[in-house]
Amino acid sequence: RAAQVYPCRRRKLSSCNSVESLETLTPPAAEARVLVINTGGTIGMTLHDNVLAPKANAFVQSLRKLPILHDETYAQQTCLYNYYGSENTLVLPKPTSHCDHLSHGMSKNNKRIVYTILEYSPLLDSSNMTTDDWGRIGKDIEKNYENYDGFVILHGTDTMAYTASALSFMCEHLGKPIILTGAQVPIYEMRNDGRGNLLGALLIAGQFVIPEVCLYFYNKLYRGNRVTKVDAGSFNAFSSPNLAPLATAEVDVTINWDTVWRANTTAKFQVSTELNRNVGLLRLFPGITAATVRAFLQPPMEGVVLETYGSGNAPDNRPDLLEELKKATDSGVIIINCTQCLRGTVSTSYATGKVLIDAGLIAGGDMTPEAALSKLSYVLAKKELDLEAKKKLMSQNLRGEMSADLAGAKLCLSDSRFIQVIAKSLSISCKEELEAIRDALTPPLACAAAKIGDIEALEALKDMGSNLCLGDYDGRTPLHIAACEGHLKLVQYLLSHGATVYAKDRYGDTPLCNAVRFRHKEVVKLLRKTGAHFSRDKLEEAGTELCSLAASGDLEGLEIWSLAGADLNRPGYDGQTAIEVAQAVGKKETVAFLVQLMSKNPKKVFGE
Ligand code: ASN
Repeated sequence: RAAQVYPCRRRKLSSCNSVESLETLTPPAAEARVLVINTGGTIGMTLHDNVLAPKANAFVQSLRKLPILHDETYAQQTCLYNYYGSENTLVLPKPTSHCDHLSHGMSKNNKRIVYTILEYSPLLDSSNMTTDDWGRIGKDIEKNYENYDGFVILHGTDTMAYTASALSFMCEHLGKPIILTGAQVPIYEMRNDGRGNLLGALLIAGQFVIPEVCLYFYNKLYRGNRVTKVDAGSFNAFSSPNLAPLATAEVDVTINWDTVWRANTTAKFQVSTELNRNVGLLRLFPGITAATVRAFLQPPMEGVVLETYGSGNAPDNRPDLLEELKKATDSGVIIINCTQCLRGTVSTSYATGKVLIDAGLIAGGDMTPEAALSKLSYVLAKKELDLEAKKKLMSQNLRGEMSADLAGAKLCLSDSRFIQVIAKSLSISCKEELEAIRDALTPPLACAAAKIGDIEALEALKDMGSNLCLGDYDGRTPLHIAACEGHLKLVQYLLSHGATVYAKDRYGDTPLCNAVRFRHKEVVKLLRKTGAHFSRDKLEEAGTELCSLAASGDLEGLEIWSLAGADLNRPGYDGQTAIEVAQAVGKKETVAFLVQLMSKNPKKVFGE
C-alpha cells in the first residue's frame, strides 16, 4: 500500500532506518510545499549591546524546537531531511479542525505544510533594503516557482509595504501566493507576534491558490500593494485603508474570494527585476516654496508621487508652484497625484484639484504612496514603452492597487432572474443570503457548463458575479472539467477569466494532470503555455509511466507526457529509460519516435 501512495519518498527510505514509516507515509496530495525566504527583520532579531539586530543561522534551529511550527516525529517518520537533502526543511503539525475550516471548496483539508527556509546573508533590518534586494527576492521566487505551492517572505515591518508593493508589480502573471510577514517582537521572546504571523502565512500560502503578493499580519491577509505601516508599537501594525482584507484568520480562516485578484492570463509567470531608481515622493505642505519643488524635480528625476491634500488638491492660487509642476511634466517627468489622507481617493471635485490635471499630473486614485512609487519604478524601467504608453499604464489598475471606478456599476446578483427565482422559492431576500446561494450554486453549475462546453452559460454565471475558479465538493474546478473533456476554447475562456492552473482537487490532480490523462494535446499545450507544470513527485514518477507507454508502443501517450514536461530520459523504477525498454521489446517505431521527440528538445536528450 505504501508503495502505491508515495513511491518517491519511499525510495529514499533505504538511507533512512525508519521501517514503520512505510505505514504512516502520507500521499503527496496531502502535503503542500512552501518556500520561506528569510530576509531579516525583527522576527529573527536578538539584543546585542542593548540594540536589536538580526541573528544569522539561528532561525531554523529555533523553529525546530517549537511544536506549533515543526513536527519532528513526522519529519523522522517520513525521512524529510534525507528527502530534501538539508536540515532547512520543516513540517507543520497536522492541522486541526479550525485551521482548515474554510468558506469555499478551495480548501485542501488536513494538508501538511512542508516548508523550506532560505536564509539570506546578511540578514537585514528592512530600513537597509534597496531595490536590489527586491530584485533578489523576485529572482529567487522565479527560480523556485515550480517547486513550491506558495512563498512566504520574512521581512522587517518598516519597509514591508514598499517591498510588497514592488513585488506585486515585478511578478507578472503570478498564479501562486506570495505572502510577506514579519513581527514587532522577535520569536525568541516569550510574548511575541512572530510565531502566529509565520504560522498563519504558512497555512494560507500552502492551502490556497491566491495568485497575489499579499501581506499577513495580526490575523489578517491583505493585498500587498494596499497596505501601509500605521503603528510602531502595536501587533496590529498594518492597515489596508482602501481595500478590505483578502482573508481573516480568526476562529475560522475565511477567504474573501470576491476580493481576491484573478489571474486572467494565458502567459507564464515571470519576474521583471528592472526598476528605475530616479523616482521620488514629495509631500505638499502649506508654504512649500517653488524653489524646493524645482530642486526636487531636476534631472535625473523621471517619476514623482506628489502627496496632495484631501481628495487630490493643491493651492490654485500659487502659479509659481503650478508652473514648476507643468515644466516638469512637459519635459517628460511623470507625476502621480496621491492623497496624504490615509483613506479615500483623488477626485476632480474641487477647482484646487483640477489645476493639477492642467499641470499634467496623473490621478493616482486611491493608491497608497508606497504602491504609486513602486509602480512608477516598475513602469519607468520598461524600455520598450514610450512616454505615452508608460503614462497610460500608470493610470490603469495593473494588480488591484487601485479601485475601479464603480460609477454606474450595480450588483448583478440581484438582477439575475435565475437567482431571483430560487431566492423567491426559498423566501430569501437579503443580499448576504443571496450571495450565499450564489456561492453554493455556482461551482456545480459552472462545472456542468464546462462539461458540455457551454461558454454562454459560464458567461451568464460570470455576469451574476460568480467566481469561475471555485471548486465543487471535490475541489474540482470548471478548468479541471474542461481539461478532461478537451474543450480548448472553454479552457482559453476560463484562463482569461480568472481560472487558475494550480488548483488541485482532493486527489491532488491539477487541470494539467487531467488533460494528460484524457490525452488532449492542444489543452496540454495551452496549460503549459500558461505556466502549468507537474509536481516534483509526479516528474520523478514519470519515468515508470514512460517505460510502460514505451513497452506498449503507445506513441500518443509518450508525446503527451513529453508535452506536459516529462523528461524522456528519466529512468523507471528499475533504472531503465523508455528508449531502452522499447529497444528491449523490439518496438522499432517507438524507438524512432522517442529519438525524434528528444531531438525536438535537445536539452532532454542530455538530461540537463
Ligand atoms: N526595524 C525592523 C525592520 O523593519 C522593524 C520590524 O521588523 N518590526 O526590520
